[in-house]
Amino acid sequence: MYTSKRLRCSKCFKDAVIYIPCRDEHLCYEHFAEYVESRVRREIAKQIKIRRGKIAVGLSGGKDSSVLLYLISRYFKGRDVEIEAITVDEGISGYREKTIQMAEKLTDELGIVHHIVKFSDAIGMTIDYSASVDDELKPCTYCGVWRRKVLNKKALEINAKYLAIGTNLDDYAQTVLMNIMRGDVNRLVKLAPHTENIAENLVPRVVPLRRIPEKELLIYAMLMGIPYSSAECPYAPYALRNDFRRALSKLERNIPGTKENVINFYLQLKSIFRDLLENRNMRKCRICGEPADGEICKSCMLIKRVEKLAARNNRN
Ligand code: Q46
Ligand code: ZN
Ligand code: ZN
Repeated sequence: MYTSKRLRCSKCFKDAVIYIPCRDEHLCYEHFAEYVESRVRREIAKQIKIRRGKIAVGLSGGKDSSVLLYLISRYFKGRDVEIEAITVDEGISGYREKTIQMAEKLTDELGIVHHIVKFSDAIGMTIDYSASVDDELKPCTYCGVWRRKVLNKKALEINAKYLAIGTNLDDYAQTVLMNIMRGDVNRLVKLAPHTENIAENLVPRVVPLRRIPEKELLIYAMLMGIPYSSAECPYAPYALRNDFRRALSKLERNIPGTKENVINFYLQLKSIFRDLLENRNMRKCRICGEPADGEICKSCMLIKRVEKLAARNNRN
């Protein structure tokens, strides 16, 4: 897909570094960088309405969030806006240590304050532990819910006005389809970006990379020399998301522009959903006080589930 059929940039005739199928264009290093950066700049301007204050960036140390931190810090350079990075350590041995190292390298290079929050402190257990106790629910189910909670909590604590996360075009299209397949309108409606406070104690999440395909982010990170880790989580092969990734990639190969169209379709629907979003009464979790759809938030439900399963395993 991304190998050059012609070697010249369609814009300036320098050597091409990439072929963009949906535009049928070959781009050189400079034009490719500008192509990525202009779309991200547009999304930042659209999603982040801030003149001063702080933006928290979720930084895993992988390519997506590393590119995000790099571009956000460039965008706000010289403005009255502070950027701080938050890395969540889920407790996945042999994996997270490597990505944290790269996250530290990047934040050092950019001179950005870096917070590391451990599940073992914030949740009371690691993903390795929950995975060892629960062989029914996938580790990613726990990880996603707890990570959202921990990032939000830390962003609130540091007084951030926005929480930016590195969701790319592929992730975003997969998430839209996953929620449609589950019939989960509630989750679909809540997808970032949130341009306003959607609930008390919930920092609006923004996704400035939602228009950039994963492969373009990988090439951009390599070309720009952005430090990132390519380590893969040992639980990744079990994620349900993989089925959606494969299906969408196949469709994209046959019908270029599919992923982008899924997002465009969703955004048109979201404007209709907006009423539902505004009228939704979020409650406070009875256990942790965080925003919840019901009496207890999803995060606390999962903690209780692991505790119950562990107690049962100990009895047997
Ligand atoms: S870290 Fe967590 Fe990912 Fe590993 S357990 Fe799944 S969600 S795959 S981004
Ligand atoms: Zn060029
Ligand atoms: Zn709770």
